[in-house]
Amino acid sequence: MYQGLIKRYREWLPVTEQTPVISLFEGSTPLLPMPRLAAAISPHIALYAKFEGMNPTGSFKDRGMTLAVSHACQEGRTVLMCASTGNTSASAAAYAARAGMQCVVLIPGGKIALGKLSQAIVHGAKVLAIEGNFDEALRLVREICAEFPIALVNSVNPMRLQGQKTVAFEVVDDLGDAPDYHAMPVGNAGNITAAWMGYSEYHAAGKSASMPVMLGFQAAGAAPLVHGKPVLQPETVATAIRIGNPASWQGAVRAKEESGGLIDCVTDAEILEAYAMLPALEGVFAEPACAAPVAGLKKLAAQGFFNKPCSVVVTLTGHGLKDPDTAMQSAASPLVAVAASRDAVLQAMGFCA
Ligand code: AN7
Repeated sequence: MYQGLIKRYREWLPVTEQTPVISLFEGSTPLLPMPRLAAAISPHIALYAKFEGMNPTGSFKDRGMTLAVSHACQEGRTVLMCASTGNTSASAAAYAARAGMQCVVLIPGGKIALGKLSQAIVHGAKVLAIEGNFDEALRLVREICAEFPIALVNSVNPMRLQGQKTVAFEVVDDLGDAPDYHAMPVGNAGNITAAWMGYSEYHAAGKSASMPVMLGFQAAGAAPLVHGKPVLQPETVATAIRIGNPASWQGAVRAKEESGGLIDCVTDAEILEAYAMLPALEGVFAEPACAAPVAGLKKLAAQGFFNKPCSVVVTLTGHGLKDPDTAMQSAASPLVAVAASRDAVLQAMGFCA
């Protein structure tokens, strides 16, 4: 029986016999071929989605959280704390419950998706909504965790990146080699840093013949890595990546430079267009942040970036059910109210004579 990524990739991870494994059997997510979406983007690409929304709390954060919480447990910590645009708080709250620990999360007031908020609440975390954005929340969490014996489980905790690097291992294990390109959304930049670490380690060990070119995409209103300076008031419909001063800034730059890749941005309009394409063309429902790399691939394709056959993996970092409000607000076919009669239903179907 599958028992989570610490068990699957134990020899690649900083764990010992003494580390208690706190797991919800995360990882080993599907790598789905996306032929219809690929056709809509470029004739040259073989596109695969690494659907991280299939993790236990519905996002890639579970990969890092199993490691971070296992370590916190080994160190005897009883309280976890994080700042979050939503998914980290959902994951931290769930793993804290699993470990019998307390969890405190700081979120930007009014700016996190409903599904994520409800997760933090049902798992019993203390949820504090600050009058400020993610960057300010993270600054406060770092300050408090430096003063009190609380385990900080944001990706500034190196264990988070250690767990998250396993996504690259899984892609290589599934494809038999690294893809030509790996595209993903970039917010606090932990994920692109971790994925590049994973590809680098696997390649160094001879597990893959090649390494991918890393393609990171931010939202235009929250694109510090594209502009080369922090954004004080980040804004985007993709609230998961509404981050103006990424903690793993250097890691993202390294992933970009070492892989010969790029970090670009897409507008909210482009994000919403791609957000609607995914579920309609492929039956895969991912949250708005995941649409950034899809829109980004579309933008690059329009510029002639892909001119010969290549393989592309896009990480769909979180499940679409996380953000029901955006789904309903951007729905192409809203609800149609109909009388409870055969004729009314047929007429609404367009089947009437
Ligand atoms: C769905 O939960 O930062 O570049 O506090 O939830 O590693 O930050 C979430 C980030 C992409 C960006 N996609 O990843 C948080 C948080 C989704 C996300 C990102 C996030 P990083």
